[in-house]
Amino acid sequence: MNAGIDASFFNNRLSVTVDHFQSRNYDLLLNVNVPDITGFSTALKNIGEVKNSGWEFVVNTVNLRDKFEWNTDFNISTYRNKVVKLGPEGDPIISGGNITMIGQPIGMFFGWLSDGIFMNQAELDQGPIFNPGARDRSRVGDVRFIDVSGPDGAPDGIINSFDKTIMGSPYPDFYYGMTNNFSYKNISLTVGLQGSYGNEILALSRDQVANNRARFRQLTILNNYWKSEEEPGDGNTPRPNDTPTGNFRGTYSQRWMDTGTYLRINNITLSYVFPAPLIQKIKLNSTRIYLNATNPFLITKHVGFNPDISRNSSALNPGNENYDYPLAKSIILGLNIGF
Ligand SMILES: [Ca+2]
Repeated sequence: MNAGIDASFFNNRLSVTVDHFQSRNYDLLLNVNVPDITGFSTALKNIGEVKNSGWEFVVNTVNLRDKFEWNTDFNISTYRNKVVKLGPEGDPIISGGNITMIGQPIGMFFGWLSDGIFMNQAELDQGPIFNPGARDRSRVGDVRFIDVSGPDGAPDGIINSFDKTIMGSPYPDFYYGMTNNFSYKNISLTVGLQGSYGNEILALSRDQVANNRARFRQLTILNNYWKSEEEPGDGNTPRPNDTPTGNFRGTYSQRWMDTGTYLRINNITLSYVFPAPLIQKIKLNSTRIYLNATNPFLITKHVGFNPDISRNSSALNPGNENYDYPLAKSIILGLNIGF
């Protein structure tokens, strides 16, 4: 179903478009394990049904329409999906650090919630502990995870697979974009921006660059790490150690969550059109000189190179970062000549 409204006001100085859509996908195709006798270990199967809905608002305004002109185009959109049916039994599908389950959007982030570190022995004694009694048990200076549940459905003082839970969403509350055009006589300026708000990113790179292991270079967010009970650091960054204890490495947890909220100025163009009498004197039709900057500014608290994660290995793993490249920046000085 699609519904839309277009409206214009104030002599076309304000126009608004609203679109809404709802749809159902019955073809959530996934690779599922099949018996080896077929010669393939996985096969594409239709395993579910997903409900989608979205809104988009587009607003165009003419703010000034005089010697000095100023127009604004603004859009904001939301998108939601919800799994309605899944597989023959309705069981959740866990794929890396994402879970797909009935009643939730596809590929929500799934892992352990973290709650700082054990700053001293007294805190460690209170637990909860990963693998108590074992060689890789939690120690002072290790991450404290949240005891969400246990085999009996209640917290049990131990951290294991029962404590994994939904820890974030790869879906923004909204996406947005805006372009402002200014012009005065022969000079015009265009500024474009876009961004997303409210989503998280699962930063797979943190298994290496934020695990406080000497064999990898570490992110600066780990600078204030736990050194001793007297110098516990920022209370959030575990001690460096090569052999993982307390299992703060390798297992998907909130420590790998990064923000996906960003604002990017993706285009600034300043141009000047030479006056017609001057141009005709030198036998040309038009001449325009411009200076263009592509992706000059990015405003975000995201730690990786690029919060605009678009590379997904599969439909079940949205929002996975893995050393994504930053977008190219460029500055171009150009001249358009018409003969
Ligand atoms: Ca537990």
